[in-house]
Amino acid sequence: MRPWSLLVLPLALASCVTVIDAGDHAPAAPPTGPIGRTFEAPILAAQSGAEIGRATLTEGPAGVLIALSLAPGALTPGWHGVHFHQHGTCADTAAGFQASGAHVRHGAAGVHGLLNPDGPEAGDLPSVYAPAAGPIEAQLFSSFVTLSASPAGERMPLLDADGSAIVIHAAIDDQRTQPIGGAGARVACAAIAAR
Ligand SMILES: [Cu+2]
Repeated sequence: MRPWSLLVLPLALASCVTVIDAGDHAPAAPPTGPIGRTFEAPILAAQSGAEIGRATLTEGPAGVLIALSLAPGALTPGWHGVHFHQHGTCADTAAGFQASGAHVRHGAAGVHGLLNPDGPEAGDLPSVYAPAAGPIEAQLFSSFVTLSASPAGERMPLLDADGSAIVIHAAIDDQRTQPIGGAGARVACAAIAAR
């Protein structure tokens, strides 16, 4: 190998790094909601409408952190699917929160599932586990949404005109099958809406 080739290689790599770095900080970076903004809402039980916990959402630079805190026994022991649904209402407790609509998604026809090759929908989230005893505490994170009134790049706004809702289902979400990963009935709901 000629001595000069050793010199050229590091220079070439350095120029590549410079180009990538410039792309990361391009002016077209999507706007985000104010970082650190929070929104807290009661979690209501289906049928009774009782408040069984609190949901606290916090905007980060790349998505929304979701903290769920529920009373002991608020959910049946085991796994429960969680999603962002389209409309910010949990008033229809007797109807099992059907008014919250389908999942938050980018288009009319979303494909559900964090593990679905054609998914996910913007409202998809990991499931949470309810222990047999004691309170239920969970933190989830979504890079698909923003705690804002308008989209932030590809991130969908949770606080658009009619808000959105966090819905907890009766069973685990398998993250593959349509339309809700087999998660079953809607058992709890927290409305995320301007007030
Ligand atoms: Cu759902």
